[in-house]
Amino acid sequence: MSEKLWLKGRVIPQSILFPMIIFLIAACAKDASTGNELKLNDKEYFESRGFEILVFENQYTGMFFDEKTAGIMLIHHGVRTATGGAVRLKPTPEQWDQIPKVVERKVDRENNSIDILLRYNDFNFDSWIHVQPQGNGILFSVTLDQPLPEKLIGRTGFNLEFLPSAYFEKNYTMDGKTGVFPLYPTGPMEVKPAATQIRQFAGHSTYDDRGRAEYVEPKPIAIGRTLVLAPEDPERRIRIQSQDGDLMLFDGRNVAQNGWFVVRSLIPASQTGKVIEWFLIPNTIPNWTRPPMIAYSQVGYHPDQEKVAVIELDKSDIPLVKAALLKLGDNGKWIEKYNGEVKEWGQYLRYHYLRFDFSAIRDTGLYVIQYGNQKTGSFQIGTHVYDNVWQSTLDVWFPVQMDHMFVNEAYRVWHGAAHLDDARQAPVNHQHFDGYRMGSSTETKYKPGEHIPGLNIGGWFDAGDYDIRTGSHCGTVRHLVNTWEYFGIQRDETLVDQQQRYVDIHHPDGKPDILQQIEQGTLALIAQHRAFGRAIAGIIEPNLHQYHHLGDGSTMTDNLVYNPKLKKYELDGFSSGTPDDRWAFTNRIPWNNYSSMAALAAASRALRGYHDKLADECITAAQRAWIDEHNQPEISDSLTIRFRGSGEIEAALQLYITTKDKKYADRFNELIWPALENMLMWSIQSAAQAVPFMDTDYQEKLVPFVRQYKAANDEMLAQNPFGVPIIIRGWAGNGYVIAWAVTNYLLHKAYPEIIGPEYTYRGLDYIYGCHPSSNVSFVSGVGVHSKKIAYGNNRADFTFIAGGVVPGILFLKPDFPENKEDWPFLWAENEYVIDICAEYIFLANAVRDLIKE
Ligand SMILES: [Ca+2]
Ligand SMILES: [Ca+2]
Ligand SMILES: [Ca+2]
Repeated sequence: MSEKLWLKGRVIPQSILFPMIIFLIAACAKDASTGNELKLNDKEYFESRGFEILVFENQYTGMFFDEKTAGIMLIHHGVRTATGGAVRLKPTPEQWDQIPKVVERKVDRENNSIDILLRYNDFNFDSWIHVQPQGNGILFSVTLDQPLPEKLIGRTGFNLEFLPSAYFEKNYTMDGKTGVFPLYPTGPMEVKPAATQIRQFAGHSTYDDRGRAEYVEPKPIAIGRTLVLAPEDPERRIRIQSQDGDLMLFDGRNVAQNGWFVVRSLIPASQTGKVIEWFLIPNTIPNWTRPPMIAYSQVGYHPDQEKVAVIELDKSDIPLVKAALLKLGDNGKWIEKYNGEVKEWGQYLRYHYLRFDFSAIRDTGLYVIQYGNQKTGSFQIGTHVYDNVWQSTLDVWFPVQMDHMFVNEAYRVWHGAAHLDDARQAPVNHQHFDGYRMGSSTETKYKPGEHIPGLNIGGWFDAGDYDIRTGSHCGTVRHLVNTWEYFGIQRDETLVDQQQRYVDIHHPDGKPDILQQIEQGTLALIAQHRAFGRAIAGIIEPNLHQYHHLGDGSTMTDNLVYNPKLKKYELDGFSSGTPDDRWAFTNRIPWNNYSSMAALAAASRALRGYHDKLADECITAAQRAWIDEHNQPEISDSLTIRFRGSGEIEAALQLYITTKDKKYADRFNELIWPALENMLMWSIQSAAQAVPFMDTDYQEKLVPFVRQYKAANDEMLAQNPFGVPIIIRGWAGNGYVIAWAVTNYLLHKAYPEIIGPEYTYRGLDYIYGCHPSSNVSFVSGVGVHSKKIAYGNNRADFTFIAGGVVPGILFLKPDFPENKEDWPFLWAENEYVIDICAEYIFLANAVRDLIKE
């Protein structure tokens, strides 16, 4: 029997299908593991032991378009190896290429199948995808009610994208001919006229054609009917057979470093009905069970702190009752120090959890945890383990993020002085691809496109995309000021020369680094007040082809101010005809302006005695902006109402702390109590921050809220086995965990009888490895095993920036926790951002302070 015949299985009546399947499983015995059939489970995905298919459980959100977390996905032996299964309009769609909209998702339990109706509105084009298991394989088909629209002929196909890092150093076969998956993309490519390009997001282009009116597209690296990915690897082997059309294998990295290996079949012209049919057979290892994942802190533990490892088990795994702690002896042998009970926690999302408490062990030394026949990596118990954990974030990570500066480290230049041509007034009525938005007026004295002097100073790249985002700058400056005021960090390992725009890492200059970073952030914020008398939304590159810039930030623009009298790409030595200068988004956003006042008021205290002139300017600007903002007509959009309050609370508090003017305290009191009533979790950090500056009435009035917060804290251990607030929707939630741990520290300092120190430790343990999915430390370079591949602006090199903190575990619906350690490009998992890194420095120092208690 030919493959073609049996692929028609879907239309064959059930009565004769079964014997056929038996025959076929036998025919494909090398790929089959009998008795492991795919079934639709309660959570609406197809599952067999070692293999799962999620069918549009995760949809394109539209926010950042194709995030490689939507469509049909494969989870193969516990690893998400394929994504983006859908009808697509390009061989290797980039982030901003058109994405289909899911119009309908039909889950048919009786027939064990899922059908998806996809639509491309631009082309009024609909297609159905049918997904149905047959035995241990799965059938994908695409059906059209109407033939392909003229414009989409030859460019529309069914795509499934495979994770390059899952197939690095592995082979494939196409119709029996072998090949090696390319480690680095090397073509072949095709040049096409720009006019034939399918419109990308909002008419932007990811491609800078330097005036050539063309674009490039990858050509297939293999073509045939039967593709086997990783035939030699039982964990990764996938066989795909196409019934009628060819399968093509593409390397998406030729056009975008974050591209995947794409398997694709083109939809034929002028046909309706079933136009594509694939049969995919995964190899599964018989009775495969995901190995236990033992979550613990890679940094180790202070002898006196709570020490709990969380053991994550496959649902087929049988829990053991005991685990052991082994200590390294002088002879290099591991000696059992403790053998204790493992406590059942229960099911959380897709895994089963146990907790192993070894708090009783206080001897300093090197340890491993043994559970069954698995030993973890080594970790320390010692009084010193937290001594250095925050330093690389301040010494290395923040300097590398410094915009408008040349950043050197020993023999290496991280980047030149960037964006010296900042910035032009952004145009009106403009929606930017990174969320910035201008209304009908610039709300400044500048005309659209006009150069605004004075903005090419200070700030940090935030983060992987190099923009100056005002909101995150405000948070960052405040966290750094807090760290300075609470812990007085004098560390000096970095030279910062603002006049020369020069930074040298590992080069003390007699000035505390944290003040130099506070100054760097403050310079960017004050520049906005100098130019506009208030904060603006931010500064970002105008072109999509600049936005995905990877490499030295100083090469994103030509560093010459735009001169409209010159032709595009023309230079006169002083100015440039290329409109690459960044745009200042100047729309008035009240909460942003309040956050800026809070940051400037706080910075003015820290900068006092270090840079008095700047300190004076900051507090004056903040007070003036406070008056201006209160004189502005109210803005009534819902976002403004929601965030205005939190910004104003911060501003009132910081202005009060700096000036001691009672009017700010009164306003703070007016706002904080309703905020605590309505949004306790979001307001209590500000309330806690205020305690040392308020009277005893305030302290007492806060008690019931602190008790309520404490109850919520204790509830967390019932919600998940880690006992920290885990956010399972949107970006990964390390930022929230860190903020929660910091809040607990502040409350512990004010109310030690209500809030113990354990929550603060627990938050940091989570960041250092005691979290779902893996036990990697989320701070690059901190802990024995940490993030070595992350979404810094050097991500194209599959590397990291020391001290950066990543967002962490992303939860794909309905139940899959993920943080890729071999693939840097998923920003929701791996992008370092400035405010999280700054608050992490505070948290690490807070834990050091707890130890002193
Ligand atoms: Ca950004
Ligand atoms: Ca210094
Ligand atoms: Ca320029």
